Parts: sequence; C-alpha cells; structure tokens
Amino acid sequence: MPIPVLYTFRRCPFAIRARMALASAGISFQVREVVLGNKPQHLLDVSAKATVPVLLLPDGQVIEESLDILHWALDANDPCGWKHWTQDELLRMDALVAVNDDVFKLHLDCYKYADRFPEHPRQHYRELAEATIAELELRLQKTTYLFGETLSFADVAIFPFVRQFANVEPEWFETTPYPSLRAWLSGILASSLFESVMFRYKPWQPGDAKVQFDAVQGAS
Ligand SMILES: N[C@@H](CCC(=O)N[C@@H](CS)C(=O)NCC(=O)O)C(=O)O
Repeated sequence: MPIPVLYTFRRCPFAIRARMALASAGISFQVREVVLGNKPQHLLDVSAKATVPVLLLPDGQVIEESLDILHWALDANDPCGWKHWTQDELLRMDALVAVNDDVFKLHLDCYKYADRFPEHPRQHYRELAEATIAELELRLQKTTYLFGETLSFADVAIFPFVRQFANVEPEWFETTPYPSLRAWLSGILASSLFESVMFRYKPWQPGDAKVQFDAVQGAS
C-alpha cells in the first residue's frame, strides 16, 4: 500500500513535531531528508515555499505546514489522546502554540544567531525568549505537562523549540530557575517516541532506494 512521503530535516523543530505526530498516529512514511541549502527539485515542485516539513499524500495532496501535518495525523488516529481534550482546552492549546510560533520562535532565532543581530548582546535576546519560558515554567509547576497530567499536542508542538533554546547555552540552562520546564523537556527527550524520530538519515537524492519510517502503533 502506498504511504505518504515526508520531506524533513532532522533538527528542524517544525519537522520534529510533524514526525512525532505521524509516529504517534502509527502512520508510516517515506523519509526524504533535505539539505536546506540544496533542496530537491521535487520538493520545490510540490511546495513553492519549500520549507520543511512537507507531507505528500498518496492521492497527491500536499500538506506544507507542520501544524497541519500534526493535526492531519492525529485526526486520522490519536491513540495517545493528544487531542482528547475539551473544545475550550484545544483552543487554549492553539493559542499557546501560536505564541510559540509567532513570538518565541523569533526571539529564539535572535538568541541562537545573536551575531547576526549585533544591535543587542545575546543576553538581551535570551531575556526576550525567557518571557515565554517563564510562562511555560509556571504552567509546569502546576501540572506535569502543559495542560494537565498527560501529554497533549501542545506539548509536542512546543517542546522542539524549547529543546533548541536549551541547546544554545546548555550550561547556563542547567542553572536557570526553570526546574519544572527542565524536567518536562528531559522527560520528552528521553521518550522512545522522540528517539525513534531522531534517527539520522542520509540526505535524499532522486533515484535513491526508498527509506521508510515504520511507525509502531500506540508508541509513546
Ligand atoms: N510554518 C512552517 C515553518 C517551517 C520552517 O520554517 N522550516 C525551516 C527549517 S526549520 C525551513 O524549511 N526553512 C527554509 C529554509 O531554510 O530554506 C511550518 O510550520 O511548517
């Protein structure tokens, strides 16, 4: 049976959230690892904006936003209940993910690449990003995950960005007053589901043999 094709980049936080959702939903896919500086022509053909991840379904439909891939996968199959929440909670999750994507991501990029934004020292950008980090910490002091005692799609959508934040200055991060956030992040990073989607694939080229990610139903 034909399976979807995912254009992906291992470290990309948007691609990580998409791979996690596909894996959790038990949806196997063909992996096409992309080098961002040398994107395959077929990716450019199916998606003019050519960001990763891009999911190409067997019927020719193209899903080119990570959140759309995540929701497509979970709406097809959500054995871990990442979307089994009330409508009101789901809307609040959307809002938190939007803050991550629209605000935190910008500050994170300035923090990561501070030398490209010399108007301010790195610490300035870190402090801007910490506004979101502190908000997440407050939530995580009350509950194990962002919206309660079980993982939700919001945790999955947001943690790859916090992972990047933690990796900019790992020694500093270990000393910060965000213990609940650190525990939350470590827990997800230690999960077999996360490990399964972080396998290193060699960059895809046309003509390569198919490389398949075999999803295990109900993996967490
Ligand atoms: N809104 C998009 C953003 C995806 C995105 O920006 N991905 C980055 C990699 S992390 C990318 O492909 N950048 C294009 C490039 O570097 O050429 C999504 O959620 O899928």
